[in-house]
Amino acid sequence: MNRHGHDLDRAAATLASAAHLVVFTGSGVSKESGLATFRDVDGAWAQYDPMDYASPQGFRRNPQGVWEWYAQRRQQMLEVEPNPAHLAIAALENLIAEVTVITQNIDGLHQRAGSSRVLELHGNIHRYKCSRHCRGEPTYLPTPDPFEETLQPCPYCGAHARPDVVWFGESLPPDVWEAAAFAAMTCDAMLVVGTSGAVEPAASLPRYARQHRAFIVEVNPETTPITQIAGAALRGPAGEWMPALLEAVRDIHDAQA
Ligand code: BV8
Repeated sequence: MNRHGHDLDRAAATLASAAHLVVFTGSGVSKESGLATFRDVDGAWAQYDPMDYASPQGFRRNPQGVWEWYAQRRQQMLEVEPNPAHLAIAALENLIAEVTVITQNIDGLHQRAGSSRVLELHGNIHRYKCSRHCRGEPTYLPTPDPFEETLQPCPYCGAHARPDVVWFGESLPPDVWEAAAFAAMTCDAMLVVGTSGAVEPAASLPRYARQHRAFIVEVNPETTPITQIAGAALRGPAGEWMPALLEAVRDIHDAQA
């Protein structure tokens, strides 16, 4: 990894002068914590059909199977730790006046790393709700034991309980989406870390930012549709590039002090 790449210097200079940074993340930011991504060759969708395991239809067809898949992922997410990428993203809050993390991930690792403003577009695996919203949408339920592998009923109405995550064909939480779109349209810079940009409407956020003249930095070993609107690309694992980027921003900060 070339520590002094032009893209790193351009990215660091942009972040050092930003008043409001948005960090938009996907499952790639959690890869070095040991969690699978979705569309990589070893990703979740290589084993599980998303329409069977991440859609309301799939849950209706096989609630026990979907429950088990989420229970197994939740156990894993509790066993792993935030990695250097999550920690560097959280540490940027000490150098930039306003940092908003917008994540597609449901693992809660940004919060565990210390990020203080996290918008979870696709929900959180550690929260459960009634699948019938029997007391209003959403009807949150007590979080079951992560090792509970048997589908649980809503204690209020008996319908199936389910993880509070957004499945394909479901709308994103309106308040979260609104805050995320506003942050994307008003930030000075957006750091896009570990996402293939394959899922809408989340994948539109970098375009919103670019349309409002934000500088886009992409951190990803691969190119994606977002690459073409990025002013700098750090081509490699987030766990390596994010600490280097944090250090480079800190160097600029210290030199200006
Ligand atoms: C919606 C659940 C409006 C939680 C997820 C037909 C019917 C209905 C909707 C649609 C339709 N056709 C299209 C749509 C829209 C659909 C969509 O976008 N489909 C795509 C696939 C074509 N979207 C929706 O349905 C959304 N809702 O549109 O509502 C509506 C309402 C009613 C009726 C109609 C419409 C809801 C989308 C949310 C789906 N839920 N997950 C969970 O179980 O996790 S999606 C899933 O994809 C995750 O949330 C994930 O975060 C997200 C995006 O994936 P990525 O995070 O980017 O992961 P991926 O594996 O793809 O990429 C990883 C990247 O990391 C790669 O680039 C890789 O190179 C990189 N990487 C790898 N290692 C590293 C790394 N980067 C850095 N460091 C490393 N070490």
